[in-house]
Amino acid sequence: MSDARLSSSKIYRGDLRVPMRQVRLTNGETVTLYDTSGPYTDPDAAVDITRGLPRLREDWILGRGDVARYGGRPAGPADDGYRDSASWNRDLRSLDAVFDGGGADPARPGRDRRPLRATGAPVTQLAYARRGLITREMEFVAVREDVSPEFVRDEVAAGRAIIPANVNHPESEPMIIGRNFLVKINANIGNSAVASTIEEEVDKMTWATRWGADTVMDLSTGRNIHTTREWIIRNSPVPIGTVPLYQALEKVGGRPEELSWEVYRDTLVEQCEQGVDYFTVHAGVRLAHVPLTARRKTGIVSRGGSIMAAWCLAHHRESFLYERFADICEILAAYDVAFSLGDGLRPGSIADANDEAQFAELRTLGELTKIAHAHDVQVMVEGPGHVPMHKIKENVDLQRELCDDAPFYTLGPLTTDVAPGYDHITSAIGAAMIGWYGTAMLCYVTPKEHLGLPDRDDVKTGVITYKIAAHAADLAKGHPGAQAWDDALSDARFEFRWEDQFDLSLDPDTARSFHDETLPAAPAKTAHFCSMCGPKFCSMRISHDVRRFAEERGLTEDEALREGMREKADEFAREGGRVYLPVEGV
Ligand code: IRN
Ligand code: FE2
Repeated sequence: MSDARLSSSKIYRGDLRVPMRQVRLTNGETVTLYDTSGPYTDPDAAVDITRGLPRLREDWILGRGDVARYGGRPAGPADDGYRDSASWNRDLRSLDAVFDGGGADPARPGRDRRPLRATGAPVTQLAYARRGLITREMEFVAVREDVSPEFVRDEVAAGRAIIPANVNHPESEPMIIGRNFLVKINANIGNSAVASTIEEEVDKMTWATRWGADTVMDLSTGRNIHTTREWIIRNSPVPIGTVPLYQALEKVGGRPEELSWEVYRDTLVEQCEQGVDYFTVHAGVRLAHVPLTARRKTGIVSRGGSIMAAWCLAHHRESFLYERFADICEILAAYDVAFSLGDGLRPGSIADANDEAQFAELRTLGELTKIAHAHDVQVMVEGPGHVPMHKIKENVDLQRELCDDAPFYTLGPLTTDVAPGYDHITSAIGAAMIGWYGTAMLCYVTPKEHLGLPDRDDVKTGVITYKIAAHAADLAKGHPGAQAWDDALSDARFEFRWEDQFDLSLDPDTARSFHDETLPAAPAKTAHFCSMCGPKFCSMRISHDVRRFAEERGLTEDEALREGMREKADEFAREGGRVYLPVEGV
């Protein structure tokens, strides 16, 4: 894979070696950017995906002395009968061989792969923060976000931010999700065609994080769900989220009414042991909420929401996720898995935005947030969906009030229904607004939304589109430091440092190739004009000319501009009044 950022390098800051991307500009300056891509973009780090990433946090976790390895079997699904697929079993055996390395890791011969679990009290970042402790994870995040470790601790303690960091995912580079930090983005993978090799699965994740995904959700379904997830987690530098209900449904043959608390609980434990960092749990879909969706234009559009609604109706019983919520909290607290409280009743159309079903669920999510916090479990809350611009702010205000400031994590929202094929854009408009109002993480939407399965290009487009929304929100919120990046790029643009402009862009490859399409020659990379206006009418060149003109004649810039404009007007008339000069002419 060619490196998109030839003029940038990976640097590591401080004792904790916090990864950053440093762009070296042609004028000798450097710009340091947040980096989610993990060791994959470090040419000095030899990554062997069959062995997994280095276990960065392992010593920190073990050093706290509050977890122990348990169970006599390696990490994997409990052998309690629901594994019916022979190929799954075969996969698991080969997986054990792969990730045990057969003692192949000289530093950790014959690593004990049994999962870690709390020996007593909750081992969550929230529990530590409430006790006043500053963990390594918090220190790491503080360097990453350029704030003090105390600030990180206080935001986590207040429940205003979460650090998703399962003790069984020591490979992850800690990151924080909260309204007072950089706005984050999530990319969903695993909802596309079945991939058959470890390389393909891992590639989906590294591709998304390479362009800036802060977390990745594995929404895989189907036969090799456990193995696929193992490959992803062992190789992921970012937190991994899942919807455990999807796997539970697989275990009961895809029949929602056959789901039970026991199957769900076992699935939670399986995924906690494996190292999933946060779970979408659709516990806000209560029996009484289901009728509220009857007169909606688009009913229930959430997959998890519709599974739970089907279960509630089939049994005419309250949701087991709601009834067993405290039990779920106890499981999550023992591994530090965070909640992402699912919005199973989010609106799926502009007509249904902010309706009674949606807000009734949100009130329940508020209740559940308090229960989770009482158990020291970290929580974020999922939000819509499809919402027109004038109804967006109400969502954030209400969520904040009802959910005690727990981070909000929204899917878009899409601001109109009329543009299938462009829903990355309809939703990025909403995402930028909702991020500005204080939403902490934005779940990306790809151009294939509503139409098909995203391919590699769609994933990249979705991630870049959402990085734009997130950064626009950071700027509008006045996040300290956010504007430095814009300023550096603007300087490069104004000074015709083309290579710097490319290297600083979110997508250097595309910026460079667009420029090449019109002005392919190497000298164009140093030319003091671009292909848009050509050499004669480049506004930026004119600005430079005005300044020089003013200096030469001892005029103020205003006077120079008037003088210069007269000259330009004459030149314009001489050229025959054409605004766009043919490219061949330049
Ligand atoms: C994010 C905010 N609201 C929903 N999401 C994401 O949608 C969630 O994080 C997960 O990736 C996906 C869950 O979809 P269903 O099961 O609610 O459709
Ligand atoms: Fe939709």
